Amino acid sequence: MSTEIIKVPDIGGAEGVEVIEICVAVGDEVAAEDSLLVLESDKASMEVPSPMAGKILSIKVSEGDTISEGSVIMELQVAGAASTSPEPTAQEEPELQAQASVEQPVETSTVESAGSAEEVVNVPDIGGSEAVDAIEICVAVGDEVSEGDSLVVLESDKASMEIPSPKAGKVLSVNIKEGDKVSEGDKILVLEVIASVASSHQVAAAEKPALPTPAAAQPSPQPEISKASKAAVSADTNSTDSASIYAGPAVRKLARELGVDLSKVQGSGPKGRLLKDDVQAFVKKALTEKPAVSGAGIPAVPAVDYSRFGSIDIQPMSKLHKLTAVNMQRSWLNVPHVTQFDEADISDLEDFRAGLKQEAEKRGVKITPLAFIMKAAAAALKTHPLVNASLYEDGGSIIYKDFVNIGMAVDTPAGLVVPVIRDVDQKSVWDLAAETAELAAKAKKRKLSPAEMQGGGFTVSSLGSIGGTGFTPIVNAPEVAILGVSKRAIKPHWNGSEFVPRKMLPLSLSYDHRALNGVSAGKFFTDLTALLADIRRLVL
Ligand code: CAO
Repeated sequence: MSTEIIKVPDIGGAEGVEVIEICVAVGDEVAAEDSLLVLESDKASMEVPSPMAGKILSIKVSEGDTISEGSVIMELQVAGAASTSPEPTAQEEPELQAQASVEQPVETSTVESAGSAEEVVNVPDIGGSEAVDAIEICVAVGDEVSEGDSLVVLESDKASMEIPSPKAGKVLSVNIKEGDKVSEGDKILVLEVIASVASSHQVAAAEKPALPTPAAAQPSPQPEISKASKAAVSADTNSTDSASIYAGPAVRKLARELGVDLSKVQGSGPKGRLLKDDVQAFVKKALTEKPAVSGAGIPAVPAVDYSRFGSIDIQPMSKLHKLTAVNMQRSWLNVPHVTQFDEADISDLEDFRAGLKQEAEKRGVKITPLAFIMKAAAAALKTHPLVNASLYEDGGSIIYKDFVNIGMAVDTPAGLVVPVIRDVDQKSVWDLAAETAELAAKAKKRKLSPAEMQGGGFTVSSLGSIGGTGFTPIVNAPEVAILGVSKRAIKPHWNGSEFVPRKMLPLSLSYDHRALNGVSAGKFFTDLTALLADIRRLVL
């Protein structure tokens, strides 16, 4: 362990710069390059990064202090360091991270012609940085620009730089595009300068700026900046108001990575400066807020103020109702649904059921068509295991089940619940009648245990007691199919020689077309209706 004394590095000759933010606290563990504090002169604001990883032992400055190169700012406890080095060498000295934009006097070369001159605008001295990103091209061919207008914005990992136009003129060609990496001397664009008096290579050495990277080897920075008004580039390509954003390159980089429009972020740093925390808080808030568009990019339903049309009463949905809504939407958005319709002739089934009335009373069981539908569905699922399957979460495998558990949608005052009847294939119709009634009663009293609502492989949703000739139930994903049961009706049926009245049960089968194709679903459905039409087949 040793103690490293951290001093203000070369800050380009600026004296008496203000400490506007202290980014760490005593006891904090920092990594090399983590920002320790932010200094601000009247020309630039600069983040002072930690030269190495360690633990902050003490902080020698306070926000609002004015300090100069060489001022001690902190003590850092460094694990395994050979010795304390109070005077870092030029090579070791940490580079400041300039956060404000730097308008770079631009290197140009000029070709004159009658009344106008073509001026090639090159990447100027960018403080020795190589291959910096062109993050924004501010002009297009044909644009008229004034002297000082931003042409492009470059960004290294240390600074953002706006490259201003050296002259007023018209953009003849743009030689770089967003995302290109450029270095000093690379051609940015060609400008037609009207009536210019130009000379080649106009930038004198004295005018050449450097980035405000105060590494000892760099010339002093002369950035033409103000803290906020000329602050660099927007991190967000959507934002056009980059000039009013007051944030450092690290914050801008983070914002760009996260796709945050910095113009929408409230800065909590000194003088409204945007901090990384602000960007993170903005993202956190956006993630927890109701999105304007869903994850699938579906536009949100617009809000309508119905009170403009008459009296209204807004009631909150029950928890269960909200949960059902989420489940339904998730399934609807994820599952490519197909619904097939059919009718089962349940005349014989209904005659048989009517004949069981007395026995049912003796047993204390109410026997409805649902118990038979469950029994028939279980038999059909055994024959067609794909309909009883689920899609594996990777979307590339199918989970076949050796058991037949069927969920039953139950409407309750609190919302829809789906208790699951286990091993339906192994139970008698009496058992199923008793169990469906028992689970439905429990559901209505909200007495179902979580286990009683789990493990389903297929679902039946019966609106038979309500009415309707058909509906399209939503698959209870990750199950792959659901049977909708509508109200039995007496219909004329052609038996080959005459029309006879038959009790027809309308059925609808919705299925996940990723797991089942129409033929698989259709075969299952045809078998199911055949079983209901002739329940003797259930014993085969
Ligand atoms: N056609 C005609 N009559 C039917 C029928 C059908 N398909 N299904 C049931 N019936 C009759 C029953 O025979 C019973 O008549 P009786 O009282 O004369 O004997 C009556 O309708 C009431 O039946 P029930 O509803 O008490 O019993 P069930 O076994 O048919 O249904 C249950 C039980 C729990 C499924 C039902 O109470 C329920 O909650 N249904 C709603 C399900 C639901 O919400 N589905 C929608 C989900 S998607 O939004």
